[in-house]
Amino acid sequence: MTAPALNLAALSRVPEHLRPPVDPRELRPRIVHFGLGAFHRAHQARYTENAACRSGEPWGIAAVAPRSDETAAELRAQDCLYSLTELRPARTVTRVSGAIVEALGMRPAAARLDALLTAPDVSVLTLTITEKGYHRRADTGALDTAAPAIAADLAAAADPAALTTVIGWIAAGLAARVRAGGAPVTVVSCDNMAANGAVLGRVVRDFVAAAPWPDRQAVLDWMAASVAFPSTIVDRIVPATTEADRQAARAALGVHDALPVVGEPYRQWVLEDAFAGPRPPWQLDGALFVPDVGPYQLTKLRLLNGCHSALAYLGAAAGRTTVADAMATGWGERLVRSLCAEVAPTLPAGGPDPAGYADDLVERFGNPGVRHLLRQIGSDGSLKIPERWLDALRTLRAGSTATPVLELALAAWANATRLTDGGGQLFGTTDPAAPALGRCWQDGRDPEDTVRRLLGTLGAADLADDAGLVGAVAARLPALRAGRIEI
Ligand code: CS2
Repeated sequence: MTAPALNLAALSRVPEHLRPPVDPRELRPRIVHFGLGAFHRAHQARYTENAACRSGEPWGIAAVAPRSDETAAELRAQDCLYSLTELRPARTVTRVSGAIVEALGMRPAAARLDALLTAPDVSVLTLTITEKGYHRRADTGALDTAAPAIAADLAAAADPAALTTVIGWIAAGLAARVRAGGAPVTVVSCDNMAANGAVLGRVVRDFVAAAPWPDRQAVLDWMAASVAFPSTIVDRIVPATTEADRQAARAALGVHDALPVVGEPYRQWVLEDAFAGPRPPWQLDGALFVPDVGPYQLTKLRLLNGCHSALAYLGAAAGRTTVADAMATGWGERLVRSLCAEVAPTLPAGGPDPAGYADDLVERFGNPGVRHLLRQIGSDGSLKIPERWLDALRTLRAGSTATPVLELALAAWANATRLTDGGGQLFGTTDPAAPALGRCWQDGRDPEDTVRRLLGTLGAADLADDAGLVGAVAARLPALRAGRIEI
């Protein structure tokens, strides 16, 4: 028998304890979120819903899908309801979420988005657009105004409906907001980058400064006074949803959810306490507001995400599919513990204890209920690796500290940048820099030359000049090529 589709009318068929804790019809769109992926739905949306429930304040989310209208349309067909299943090791717990009150495709809904971004009632914008959505130059961190999508948006900046990048939209939205009265607003990056607030603030300001708007200086002056870009750390492991997850959600709910998400039970959100206007009381659901997120941010990026990437490339070389599979090898746990120990001296004081953090990672990564594909984590390596490994590597090498685990990890990444005859990356990962990385292997180059060029492609000319590092990474390649992991 086919189950009815999940929507407001069908909610009465869902067991009562699995329904949203708030009535979505009582929420208003006061947050605009860019990036309608599974991570947002499992993280910020859950915090927002619980905060609305506990405070009685009507914080709802208008969620924007930047690239295609497809997910937004599917969500609209369900009255923006979807389920979130927590993958506990022994059992799963499913609940319908009602935090999202509007789902919009960025281009088709340009007029509505413009109205939301200028509305005084909307005081928070959040983003999960991944590292590549920021269009930063690898060498300087400035907005890459030569990137085709940014160049096109700068040329089209007078017409929001023509914009295709989130950075362009935010800049145009802020400009429209100041023209409409200029209520203060906070723009919150929830992507895995060090100092993500400053990174976002910079690229948005760079866009405004390069836009063909006569009032661009007035927009920049208003931004300096009335727009905040706090830094944040978001944490929750959210693997891509599978058909089996879809069926399990249907079995739990009794209705068909086309867009269920699954995630580990653990979640964390640490935010810099620097908002320009009203914000949801996310602390009621456990979010931490702190004066300086730096120590938490670097710990999470370098230990959790750093280990994730290392597991992704080493696991792929060893023929493994998921993080839990890699952890079940003889070397998985050793890799996590030894990478955490190697990187720990680079972490500022004031964050979590690295040894305890490593214990937690071993447990979280080993959760057999979470099928987190190594391919998913290994994708976009050219943007993730600089954040996760390279600054730690620089700090350690500047202090003449040995870096064997980071060298192994870099070699595993390098090994995974080789292209197949079909032109794709060897282990099925994707990366906007894949063709450029692949070219580093051409013409039977000497392995050290290849490693130097690969590091250059990451914008790390300084590390490419480090002969000791390049030699050590190149020396690791033959074993990896043969699928041998030697830690
Ligand atoms: C992962 C992250 O895909 C990846 O690169 O390392 O998405 C990771 O699962 C999250 O940051 C965990 O909070």
